[in-house]
Amino acid sequence: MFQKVLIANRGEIAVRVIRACRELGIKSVAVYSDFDRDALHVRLADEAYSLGGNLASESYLNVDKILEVIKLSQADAVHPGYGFFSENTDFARAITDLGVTFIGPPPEAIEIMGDKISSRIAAEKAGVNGVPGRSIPVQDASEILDFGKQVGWPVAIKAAYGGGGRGMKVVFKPEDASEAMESAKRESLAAFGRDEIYLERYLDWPRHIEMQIFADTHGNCVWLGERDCSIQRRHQKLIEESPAINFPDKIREEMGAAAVSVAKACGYVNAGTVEFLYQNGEFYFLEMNTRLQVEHPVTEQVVKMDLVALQLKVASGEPLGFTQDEINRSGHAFECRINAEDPGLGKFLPSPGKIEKLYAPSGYGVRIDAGYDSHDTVGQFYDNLIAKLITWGDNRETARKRMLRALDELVVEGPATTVPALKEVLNHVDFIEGDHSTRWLEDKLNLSHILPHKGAPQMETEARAEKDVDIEVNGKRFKVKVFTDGSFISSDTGKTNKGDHSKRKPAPNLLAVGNGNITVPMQGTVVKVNVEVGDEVEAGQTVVVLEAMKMENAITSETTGVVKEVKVAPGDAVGPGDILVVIG
Ligand code: MV4
Repeated sequence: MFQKVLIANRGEIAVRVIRACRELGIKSVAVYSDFDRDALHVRLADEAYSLGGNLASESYLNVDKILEVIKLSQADAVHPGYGFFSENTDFARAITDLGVTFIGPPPEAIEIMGDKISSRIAAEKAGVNGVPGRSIPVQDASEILDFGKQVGWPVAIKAAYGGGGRGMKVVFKPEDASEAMESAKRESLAAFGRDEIYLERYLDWPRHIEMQIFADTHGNCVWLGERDCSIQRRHQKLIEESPAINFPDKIREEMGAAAVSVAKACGYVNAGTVEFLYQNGEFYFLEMNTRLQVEHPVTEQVVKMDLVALQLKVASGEPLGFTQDEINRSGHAFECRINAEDPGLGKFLPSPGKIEKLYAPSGYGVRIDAGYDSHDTVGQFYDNLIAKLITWGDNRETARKRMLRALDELVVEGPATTVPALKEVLNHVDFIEGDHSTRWLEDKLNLSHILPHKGAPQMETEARAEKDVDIEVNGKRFKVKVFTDGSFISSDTGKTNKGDHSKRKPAPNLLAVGNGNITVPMQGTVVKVNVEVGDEVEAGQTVVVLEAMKMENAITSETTGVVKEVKVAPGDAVGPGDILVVIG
């Protein structure tokens, strides 16, 4: 087993790997960007080294710097997590050249699976069908017309080097073929530097079901179970579950065997995921992800295995230690991704910023894998996954209700989160009954009633907001929503949504006070006096600007009249009830 593992990643997945190392008595080495100097993964690791920079390209994707830290720390293995270098063969080879283990598959397997045409061919060789289509690059638009005639419309044009849904175009009728082809090629060239495309029949209501496999260096390869990851928007998964609902055992066994065949066909070792589309009782190979995935915990909860510990074991050359027959799956698990994103009006806008408070739910069957704690900041340099909330139950309904309970307990103050959208999905009859598909969230789920997060930028102009307030009536506690103009909530929202500060002008807080005597409503410092004795003022006119509650507040006159006396000057400290200006 390894002595010391360097984790070339950040956030929750770095924390996940550090924890597994600690339990196995392996020293962990964190790396960090300038932005992440005080991040949770840095705090939890045994050692931490600065990479400098903030952008991924300057830090977590800086090969030279990471190689330098590997040497400095004398780590004997590197865990890449997901994203960053996890599917980068140059990096894997550079590590291996140093005599250090890359905790992941052999570079050759990553290469075969990185190209969608070659992975389709590899799957077919292993007897596993892709979506009906052609495993050769398209040369001419006429081929699309022929293909459409043969297998029917719509036709999916896919980029050979695509991924994450980029470079895919759907052609509904022959007239659109040539334009769609050009567009797919342009997009693919821009995103991946290659423009090879191929064709598949387009499935219009599929589910995304993926199979977790595990292989060791001794020729053992098993499947652990499937995950339904259909609940996504813009190719970002929101909720994953295992097992898949309305998914017969017979299909599960077939899909598991198919995934193992694909893995064996490319000489796979370590944790991998084979993705399928599932529609009308048939499944089709889509691609293979040659890394540990974000959603691995739902499988862990169902098979009761620590997949990161298993990765370390297998990477150090030990056999898996169990056979396919010895794997027991029990109960049901959900994972909800808590992202710093505002699902208001269904838009899912990024909402980075400081987490003023994070309360993690717990209790039976609840797990949270977080990359942040209270007072940590979600930045704009990396993904905005704050935490993954995972629940397990004897059956799907128990796990679903447990998730709703846990989401109710979860507190994230500061950034907006995906929580309101997650609750909508979990409570929807289509989801409860398993009538969803990869298109369901974007096509069928209405999120237009979810209001933008408190303190969102548009509040400045509209100056209307709602705020949750706790009140007591005859000793009984009630939660109420207060609908108000901006003045009531402005100081609070400033505190709970710092992430939007970059976009927000220090909009003055409007406080109309006084009736002749203009008095101060709160402790503060006079910043500016706008009037002189003899000036005429109108009701609503700003007479003094006061800095209080960490922001500027405009003190306005309630009446129309003439200034008789000005009692303060800029810099004066004032308190509640002090008279600023007398109007006659
Ligand atoms: C498809 C498809 C329908 N028919 N292929 C999108 C990501 C890429 N990995 C494959 N994708 C799809 N391929 C055919 N022939 C629908 C999708 C698709 C999708 C797949 C999995 C998860 C989410 C998705 C969302 C939109 C489209």
